[in-house]
Amino acid sequence: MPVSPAIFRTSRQEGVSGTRTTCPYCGVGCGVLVASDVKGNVTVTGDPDHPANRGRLCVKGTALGETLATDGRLLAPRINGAEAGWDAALDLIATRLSQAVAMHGPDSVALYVSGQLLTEDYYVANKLMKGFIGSANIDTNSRLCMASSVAGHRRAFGTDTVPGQYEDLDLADLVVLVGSNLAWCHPVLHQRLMAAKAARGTKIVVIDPRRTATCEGADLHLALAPGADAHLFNMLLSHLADNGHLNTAFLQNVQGLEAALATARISDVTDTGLSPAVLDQFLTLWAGTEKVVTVYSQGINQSDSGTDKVNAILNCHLATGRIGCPGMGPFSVTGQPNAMGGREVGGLANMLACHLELENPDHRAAVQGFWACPTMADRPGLKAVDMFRAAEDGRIRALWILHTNPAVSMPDADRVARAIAGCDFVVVSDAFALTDTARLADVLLPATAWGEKDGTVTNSERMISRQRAFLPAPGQARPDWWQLAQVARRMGFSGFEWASPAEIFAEHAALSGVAGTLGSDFDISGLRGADYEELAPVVWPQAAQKGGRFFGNGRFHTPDERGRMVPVTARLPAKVTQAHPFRLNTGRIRDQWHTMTRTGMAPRLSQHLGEPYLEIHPADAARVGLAPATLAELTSPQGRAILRVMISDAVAPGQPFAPMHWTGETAPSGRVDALVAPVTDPVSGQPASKSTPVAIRPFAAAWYGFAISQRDLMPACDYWAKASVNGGAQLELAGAHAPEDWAAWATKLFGAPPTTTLTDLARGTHRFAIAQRGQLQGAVFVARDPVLLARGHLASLLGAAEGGALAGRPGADQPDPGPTVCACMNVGLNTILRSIAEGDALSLQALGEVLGAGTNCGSCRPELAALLHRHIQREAAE
Ligand SMILES: Nc1nc2c(c(=O)[nH]1)N[C@H]1C(S)=C(S)[C@@H](COP(=O)(O)OP(=O)(O)OC[C@H]3O[C@@H](n4cnc5c(=O)[nH]c(N)nc54)[C@H](O)[C@@H]3O)O[C@H]1N2
Ligand SMILES: Nc1nc2c(c(=O)[nH]1)N[C@H]1C(S)=C(S)[C@@H](COP(=O)(O)OP(=O)(O)OC[C@H]3O[C@@H](n4cnc5c(=O)[nH]c(N)nc54)[C@H](O)[C@@H]3O)O[C@H]1N2
Ligand code: SF4
Ligand SMILES: [Mo]
Repeated sequence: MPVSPAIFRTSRQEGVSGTRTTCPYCGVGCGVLVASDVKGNVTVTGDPDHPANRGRLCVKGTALGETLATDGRLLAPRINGAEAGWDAALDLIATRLSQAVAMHGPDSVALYVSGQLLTEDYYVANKLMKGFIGSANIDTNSRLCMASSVAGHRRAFGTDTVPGQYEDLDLADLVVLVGSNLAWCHPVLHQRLMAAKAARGTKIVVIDPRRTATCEGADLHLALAPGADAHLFNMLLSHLADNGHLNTAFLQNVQGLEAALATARISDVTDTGLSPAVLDQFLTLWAGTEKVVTVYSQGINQSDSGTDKVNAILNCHLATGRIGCPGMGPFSVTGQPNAMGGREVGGLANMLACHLELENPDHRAAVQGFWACPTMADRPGLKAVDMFRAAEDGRIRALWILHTNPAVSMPDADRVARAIAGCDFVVVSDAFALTDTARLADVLLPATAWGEKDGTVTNSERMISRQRAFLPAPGQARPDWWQLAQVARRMGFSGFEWASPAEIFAEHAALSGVAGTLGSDFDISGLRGADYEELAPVVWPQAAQKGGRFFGNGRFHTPDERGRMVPVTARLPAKVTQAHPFRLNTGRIRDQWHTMTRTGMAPRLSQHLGEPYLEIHPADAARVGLAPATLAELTSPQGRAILRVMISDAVAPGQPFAPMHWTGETAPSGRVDALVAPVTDPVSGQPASKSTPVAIRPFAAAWYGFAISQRDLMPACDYWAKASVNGGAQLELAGAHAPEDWAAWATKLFGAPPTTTLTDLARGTHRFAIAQRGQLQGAVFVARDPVLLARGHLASLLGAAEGGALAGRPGADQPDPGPTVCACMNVGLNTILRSIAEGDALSLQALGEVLGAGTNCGSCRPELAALLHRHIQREAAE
């Protein structure tokens, strides 16, 4: 692999130099080049030398430069809301943690951390908690994400090891995507897969109850019954056995075939909700294709039997020996940029460090010796859902949350928020001041964000890459590792004296060498002496030695070195009830990252889907009386939410879908985790975030509104949702009761009286604009029905001459581009549909040539393909 220097000089722009670093979003782990010009403008491009992306970036990566402003950043420590110095904040934390340990024992302290922490941060958190405070009460948001995969891997392989490599997607003849919306959630990997398909005709199967953007490039979509994946893979196992596809030579190295087959045979096609013909197509294709990769993600993990589902998939790969060889294997893709690194350091409550086991006395002794620590946790700590329960009932007295926003992202989020608010002492380390969780903290610590900090991350294929700082830390922000080490030192612990992340990395690598002698697969001790600054992306185990893959040789990390097939009794999720008759599925959208604290800043990322919504089947919408673009009110035993209605047959009847991204900051009634039930998998403790029974009815809106504003508005109404636009924000509004005096209401909203008013009492519309020196500062449009306006056009008027804004639509000479589809090239839906209808562009390539759509990052190409596909179908029908 060519070694690329950390400081690059681009050949395209003479004289521009910059920094080589890694994208902070998804687990693909794309390398990026960050260059600044003399004016300080930052440009972010894909690193052509990084093996994970070879120069490609998705739209979120491309927009990274728009998320670097310091607006909204937390710039100084705060104690009970008041700014404080670092010494005061750190001393207070050290005192309170020590007091809790002294008075209530080590288990009264907890850390809740994140798969977005860098490996060095994570290592320090784990060392402090397990080795010095002496409790394993450290858990991470990876519990909501990867825990079932971790548990499934450990049951089958002995360790939490991902066998494969991205290259396997290039080499496979069949790629099965199970519970993965790869096109939106791992876009650069999806593009790589589409390139492989174009080059060698790779067959692609998508298994998802919902028709997603990922289905666009697929040969077969199995819209199975929610939660029926283990039934499907059990049937596959029986089919493999019955049709001579078992690999008897490989099975010499595997235990448990008979028992796994016996339980597999109980599953039946009726459980899957699939037609026998479609099922047969899948079984024949999988069985008959040697080079098959099964990629899986949250549709599998986030389930009350997620670990079993993982093992049902692994069973089929073990039974055929299709594992750890070029172009074949199960592949759990990680979500967060360092989900894998967190697993390596042992950041979960039931792991130790470097893939060593907490329950194993030899492992504990080795780590204790290495850390020279006074104590060592010897039993698993509380897993995320239980941890917040313990905070609620007083078992946890001091809780420190780093780099995650559980008041939004945990199931039963309102209850979790109450538990955080009620806990004796809560510290939150975040880069931003006003997250839903930060608002609940006693002590807030300002963290350096991407661009300001140094460390390493490990991506889905076990590739370790450097994140490098290219900006100074704003205000008093400090890295997470520094905060943790400072508190440890102030608690009187030694072993936390590092001066830099490089020193922590060296210690972690050295410990992995000790782990290696105990049989751990994770041994990166070879990297101990590496030049940290120049460290090039590297896959462990180091590619040169072992080919970068595991288990192809039939040797596993179990005591007898044999793999394990696990008998899986397939279960379906609990039935919906009469009171809560819909099964709510949740997940992600293309252009936002989780709770939107960073992606929400970039106007172009708000253009694609700018509001919390409910995707619901036309028959369901008709049944409960939901009209398009109105609002739906959802209730579950846990809570309530109001979401915009998007009627679509991409979801099946009874199985509506809602994205997870909106918060108290962006849409207080759109927080879907307020609804989600805290049901967990019994083995992994991972919540079942994709399957909550809910009731749905129309939200009885007396009025709907739309506003644009340069100033930050905080409306007081039943429903609002905010999105960034250039120069300000746009807001959707609605209320159950109309105010008596609309002008007074508008004055309150803007904080000043409107300068222009347009009222049509007969139609019940009220429009107000506010301008200063003739320039539009804000406008609001109110109507009895959902307001139909050219929103993109209106947003573009902020700061421009006020005249005509209240017309709400562009002049006849300026056609409305409609909602943005291609965020990079700013191409709207109407523009695309016009080009297709007029025959100007009837292929993806032509859309690119005529409009530029899809020519930059390519994230919108599945949607462009869907628009073309629909047009072709309509033409054929006519
Ligand atoms: N744009 C964007 N990308 C991201 C993220 C983001 O926030 N935004 N987050 C990152 C993170 S942390 C993660 S974990 C990954 C998640 O990546 P994915 O797992 O691909 O994303 P999700 O949308 O959570 O869920 C995937 C699919 O599971 C389906 N599903 C629901 N129930 C079932 C079921 O019973 N069986 C099957 N087979 N499928 C089911 C849903 O319909 C959904 O389409 O994305 C990462 N990438
Ligand atoms: N309903 C439903 N809920 C889900 C899911 C789902 O599919 N459905 N998915 C789950 C999954 S897979 C995941 S991974 C979680 C993600 O959920 P979270 O981890 O809660 O979401 P994020 O928005 O990524 O939170 C990261 C926080 O870190 C802050 N931050 C940014 N940079 C830094 C830094 O350098 N240091 C520090 N200390 N803080 C920083 C951000 O401002 C933000 O507040 O959500 C889970 N919740
Ligand atoms: S696919 Fe997109 S979000 Fe994921 S690492 Fe690459 S650029 Fe970042
Ligand atoms: Mo995740």
